[in-house]
Amino acid sequence: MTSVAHLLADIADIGRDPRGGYSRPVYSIAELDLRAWFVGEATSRGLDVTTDRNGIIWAWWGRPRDGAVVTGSHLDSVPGGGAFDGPLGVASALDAIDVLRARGLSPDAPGARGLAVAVFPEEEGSRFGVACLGSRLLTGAIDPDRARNLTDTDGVTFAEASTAAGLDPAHVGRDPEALARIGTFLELHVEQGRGLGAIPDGPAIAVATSILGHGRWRLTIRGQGNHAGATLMADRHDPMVTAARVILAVREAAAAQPDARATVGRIVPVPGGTNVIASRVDMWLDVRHPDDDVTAATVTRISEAARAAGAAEGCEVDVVEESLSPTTHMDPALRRRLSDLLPGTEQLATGAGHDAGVLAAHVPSGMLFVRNPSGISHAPEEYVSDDDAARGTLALADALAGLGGVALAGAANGRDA
Ligand code: HGY
Ligand code: MN
Ligand code: MN
Repeated sequence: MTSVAHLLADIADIGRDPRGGYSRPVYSIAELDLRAWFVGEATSRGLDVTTDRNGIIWAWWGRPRDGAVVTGSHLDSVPGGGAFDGPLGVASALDAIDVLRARGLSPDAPGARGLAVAVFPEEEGSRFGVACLGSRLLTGAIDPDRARNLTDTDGVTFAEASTAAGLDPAHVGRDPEALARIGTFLELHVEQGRGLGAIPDGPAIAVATSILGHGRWRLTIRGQGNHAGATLMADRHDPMVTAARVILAVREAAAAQPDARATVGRIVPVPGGTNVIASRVDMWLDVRHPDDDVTAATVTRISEAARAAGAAEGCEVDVVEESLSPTTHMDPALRRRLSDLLPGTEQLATGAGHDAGVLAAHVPSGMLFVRNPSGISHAPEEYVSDDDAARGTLALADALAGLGGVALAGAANGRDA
């Protein structure tokens, strides 16, 4: 019998980043290897596996049908990410099916709703800049032409990368048939932030209450490229100086706004020479707040500060929105049902975005979080213990069985805690 720990150990060497953690951009060799791993594991369990026109992998246990219970997550990562963000939900889904099968349950039993595991591409938006690109395409939340023409840092378009991955980007876009097959979506995910891990002797599992709204903006600061030695300080229009002031303004704006979070995690001076005053700086802003209007106001405040800093340095500043997700409150009835099925679990809001948040606008969606004692994510320190991962599997199995309309067959023949 496999376990989540064993499944994750099987992929532990895929996409390791020499800087630490994992870098598994969508449709990169590493992520394609992970997709192949998932297809192999699902096929070995007798699941019916297909990849749809949006690059979403569907693994059906039993007959595909409308209104099924769907679980799953993503396999792509942020640069230098942890081992659990995404893969924990995918591995736990496979392991939960093993548990349900061991309990003698079947998704084709009378009254059952059907069960599938979905793996969504580009949840992190790390390669093409738009978070949850796969679930946005599925639900029609992004224009297909815009998606096809998104480019990575090498200028490769999403269409070109999809084609290279063996997919046909000509037909990406809203997929009502696939959406109709999702009656309930439930994603298991590593906890991100100090929640469960900070509760002494607390539960290992939480039910999600909400997903913090979040957006990404690209700032382009244009100055005058010049020589580092031959240019007097008074003659400079240095976009890096403006960028430095913007980064401090970002921190000040977020610190001044309760519950706001704002980050500049990516900055690229152009051309990037040690003895060259940059001609341009590209930088990306991530702003989040429970109230979408406050997110917008915070971005406005930062943009005004950026333009003022630019003017003081003789630089021009452009701010362009690249991705925006509203704050999502998870389906209340589904939350109550999950709490009934999983007594003793905590209720937890998350500051991280998820495909479940995109799907929530279309189908009842829920999330389960598994304790992460480090409180750290999107970094190598992200952690889930083997025991907590096993608890996550059992919680997911219980939830899927309960949601699937098939009563648990009892613990006699299953691997229950
Ligand atoms: O950025 C996020 O919140 C998520 O991890 N994609
Ligand atoms: Mn993430
Ligand atoms: Mn994630």
